[in-house]
Amino acid sequence: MISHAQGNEYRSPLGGLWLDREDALARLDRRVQAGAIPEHIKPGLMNWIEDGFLVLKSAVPESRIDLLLDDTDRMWRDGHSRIVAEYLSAEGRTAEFVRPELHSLPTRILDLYAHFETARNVILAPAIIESIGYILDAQPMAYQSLFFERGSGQPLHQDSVHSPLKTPLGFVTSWVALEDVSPGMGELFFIPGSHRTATYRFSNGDKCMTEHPDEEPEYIAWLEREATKHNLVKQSYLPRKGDVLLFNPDLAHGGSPPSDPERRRRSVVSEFCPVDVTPPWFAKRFRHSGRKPHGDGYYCYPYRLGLTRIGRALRKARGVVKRS
Ligand SMILES: O=C(O)CCC(=O)C(=O)O
Repeated sequence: MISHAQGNEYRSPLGGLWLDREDALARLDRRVQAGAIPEHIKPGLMNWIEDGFLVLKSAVPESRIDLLLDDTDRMWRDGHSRIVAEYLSAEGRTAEFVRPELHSLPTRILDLYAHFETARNVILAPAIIESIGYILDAQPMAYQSLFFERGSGQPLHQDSVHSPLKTPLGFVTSWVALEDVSPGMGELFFIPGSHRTATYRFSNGDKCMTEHPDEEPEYIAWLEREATKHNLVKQSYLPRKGDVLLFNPDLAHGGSPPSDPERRRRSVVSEFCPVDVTPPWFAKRFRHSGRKPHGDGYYCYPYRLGLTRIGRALRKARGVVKRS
């Protein structure tokens, strides 16, 4: 077990959620005994405290997923004038409105929940919102999401180093398998327990990597070294369609490169914060957005991309813009 500095109330100097407190297990026991958390939720939350993740088996009915995949297949076939695809090109990270020609590229599609009811029905499925509600101790709001048609091949990282929130440990990531995943498909991997290691700081003390892209190799090497130091072992995630992985912002994870780059591995990954938290971009850049209830959770109101800085840039460039 990884030990912590005496007297530090949270495992991280940056704080976190109630399950990141040093005495989280005792707090969990008390809440379960008081009836504030149902017994069936407890094992998952214990796993979350110890390993930094929990798995919800068959949390999303296949019928809901099939309806979403009908929408994404139609999106690829016809293109979409408001949905943005990001991918790496010779110019760096590039964003375009979805068009059929992008289907074969390793893209990530932004915020489908803002456009498709079918995506909201998957991302905000009751079993997901129930568990995230207990983890956040608040009503969950989906504030950003990526749909992958293929494995991302993304190197080892923690979502906390990309977080736009003022509290970089104040959110939950969900990863929904939209089909069965087998080895070689570009499966997700993660390091159980890695959320409990030290806090990495980029050169000026930042937790966030945005201003320090050139420091990424050093950061990845540090993650690997921390895992070795604490005998933590990388694990592949091979879910069935409808299984959901929820994980801590500090859990180290990434995507294995697919053995066949054409092979599909459809999944949707989303971040949730408490509904009363306002992500900075939500307040400033997307002035025309808002919060909307869906089932037991919330999502960001479909912002009108045409009115935003990136939306205007995309239209001006006839659909192509380089992202920093
Ligand atoms: O699904 C994957 O391949 C990796 C996704 C991921 O690591 C992320 O979005 O942070």
